Amino acid sequence: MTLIFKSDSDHWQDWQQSLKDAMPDLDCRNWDDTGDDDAVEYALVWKPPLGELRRRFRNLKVIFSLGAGVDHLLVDPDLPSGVPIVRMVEPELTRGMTEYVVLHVLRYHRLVPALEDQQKHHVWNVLPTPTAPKRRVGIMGLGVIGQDSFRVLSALGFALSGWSRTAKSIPDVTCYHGRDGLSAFLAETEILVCLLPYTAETDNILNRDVFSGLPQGAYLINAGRGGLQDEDDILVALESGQLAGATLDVFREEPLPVEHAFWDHPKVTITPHNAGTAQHWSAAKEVIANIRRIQKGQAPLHIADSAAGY
Ligand code: NDP
Ligand code: OXD
Repeated sequence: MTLIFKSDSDHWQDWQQSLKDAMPDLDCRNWDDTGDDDAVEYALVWKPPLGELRRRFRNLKVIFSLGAGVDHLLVDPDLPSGVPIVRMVEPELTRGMTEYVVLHVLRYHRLVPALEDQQKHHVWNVLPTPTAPKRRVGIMGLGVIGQDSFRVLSALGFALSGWSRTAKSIPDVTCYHGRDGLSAFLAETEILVCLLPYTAETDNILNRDVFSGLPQGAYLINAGRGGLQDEDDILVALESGQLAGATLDVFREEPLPVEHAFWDHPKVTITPHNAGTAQHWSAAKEVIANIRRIQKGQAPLHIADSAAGY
């Protein structure tokens, strides 16, 4: 019973150890190791080369995504047919994303960019600082990560609303859904947090129409995927003041090209797609729990819906 592993980080040995700790008889191989490809039943991967899963591993039972998003897998037109794709749902990845969301919401809520600018110019000026109940935060994407972010933002007292594909009911959150619910959601959102997956329906969703539906001077935080955002429209909205600031963890092209206008823009904060990362010591336990379910003839948890794209 072999698991093949592929990541773009250099944590292979940590992952191997954590997987072995959780299941000592599992044979774990790194993507480039030579071995019997027919023995491979499980793949735990991030951005495998197109067509390779199908070409190399004829006895695959499950493909585990190393990330919560599965767009990096569904982009492959030549995936093995009938093999389920399992999303990465693990508490430390979720915790990291919630930390990111709360950090950047608080930063905008407490006007930190303006205060830093004042300090740079030696200006002592008391800015108005309403507390959280008077700040309206809206999250696009009410899945595992969106709902965990709400848990903490709600404890801080923010006025919360959310938008998803299907109807939701979440305590202390005004929920909207579908294209019909989008404009009402945007109209009451001062800090917009995007935690959507990248799918055919969400491609370029963060565009001028969405920005113009927000109150003037709103903030954008996108930790979903770069393909969700129209980067020219973000620049125009920042220029006009429709957006007061943007914090972006994800980009259409990653790494962000060195000449991109975002790098030196005074109203843009860039992080290098590290809002949340699966932690081997925690995530390996979730992967192995799912393998044990499969061994018992049960379906794994968190299977992605390939038709919906997430
Ligand atoms: P989930 O699948 O749990 O949740 C996805 C949410 O998006 C659901 O609420 C879903 O609606 C909603 N959604 C999907 N399509 C649409 C649509 N067309 N219109 C409106 N809402 C839609 O995902 P997670 O919360 O686990 O992860 C979300 C995304 O975060 C990932 O796909 C990934 O892209 C990104 N991510 C980024 C990381 C980073 O480091 N920057 C790290 C981890 C994740 P419904 O509830 O109705 O199904
Ligand atoms: C993810 C990511 O999807 O790392 O988990 O972006």
